[in-house]
Amino acid sequence: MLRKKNKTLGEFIIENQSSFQYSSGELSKLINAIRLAAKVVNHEVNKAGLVDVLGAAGDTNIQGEDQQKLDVLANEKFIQTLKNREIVCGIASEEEDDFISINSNDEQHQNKYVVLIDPLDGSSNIDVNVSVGTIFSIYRRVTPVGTPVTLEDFLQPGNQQVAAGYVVYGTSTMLVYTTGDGVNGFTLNPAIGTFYLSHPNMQFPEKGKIYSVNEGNYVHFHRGVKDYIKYCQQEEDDRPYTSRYIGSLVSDFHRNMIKGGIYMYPKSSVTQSGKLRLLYECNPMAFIAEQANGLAIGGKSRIMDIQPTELHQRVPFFCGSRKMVEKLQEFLEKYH
Ligand code: P6P
Repeated sequence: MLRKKNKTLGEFIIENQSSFQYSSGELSKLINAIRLAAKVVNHEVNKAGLVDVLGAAGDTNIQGEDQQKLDVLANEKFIQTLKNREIVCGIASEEEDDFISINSNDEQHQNKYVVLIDPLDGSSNIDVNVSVGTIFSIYRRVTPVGTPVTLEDFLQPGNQQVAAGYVVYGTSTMLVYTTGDGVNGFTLNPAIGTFYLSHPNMQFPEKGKIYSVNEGNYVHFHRGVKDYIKYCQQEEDDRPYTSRYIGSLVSDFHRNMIKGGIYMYPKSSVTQSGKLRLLYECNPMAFIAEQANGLAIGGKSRIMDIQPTELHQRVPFFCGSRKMVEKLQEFLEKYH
């Protein structure tokens, strides 16, 4: 599919909705809702240093993490915008203990989609002016339309996603998403509030020379991960690789997709299941990665084949350039 640059996101959605396997109009509404919320959150993120939106909101989320005011604001903006579109029957958010049901038991509302979202990932970076991001994942409900949405609608494996994407609030603000037909990146022109197709058909380079992991946790990693990190650091072939870790999944992932690289958040003796959440961080990023010729695994298994058991469950996460993830897998399999 030819993707001419400088097309607006709106034009792109209309031109490509026929390739969406479900009701095209509904996808357009969904992506447009995310586009609007992204612009509102972008405005707030960009002025964070000027207005008193910094600092914890005094509350803590289910993860026990201090909620930054922007976390709360971003969460409210995305939920409200999605509710207004009347095609979403349920929302799960990192900032909400339980899922939110929307018109899902109202006969007249034929809402078919559930959205899972991390409204502001990496929010601890806000105070130090480092990029943050929004991550979203979209499924069709599995319970009958017009009945109350249930947890079953959210606990679907990632291979059932119909769309996924992220917004990175960086030196420029970008919306990157897939509906299962490749990955495309749109850059916001803040002067006119329009997203333009700037990165058509994004693909991970098959190999890269960047590895992203919090090496401060090295002592707690399992042997296979330690050996792979040492492999990256050896002077041999195209190595040593470069270590780059921003501490913001969306930013590390986005850089690796453009330059080539691998991102790792392993389980450890401290975080037995890893840190990242399966439903609204790992699955959407895995969908994008695979659509961009990359790989995303939780260890031995493909991330998108994991059957979820809890809304906020955590999994180990390794994702990026195909050949780098495959090499890591060799090290992991040595010790399992
Ligand atoms: P650590 C941010 O909190 C996040 O969820 C990801 O965006 C990021 O990659 C990771 O956690 C950073 O975690 O433990 O290395 O600070």
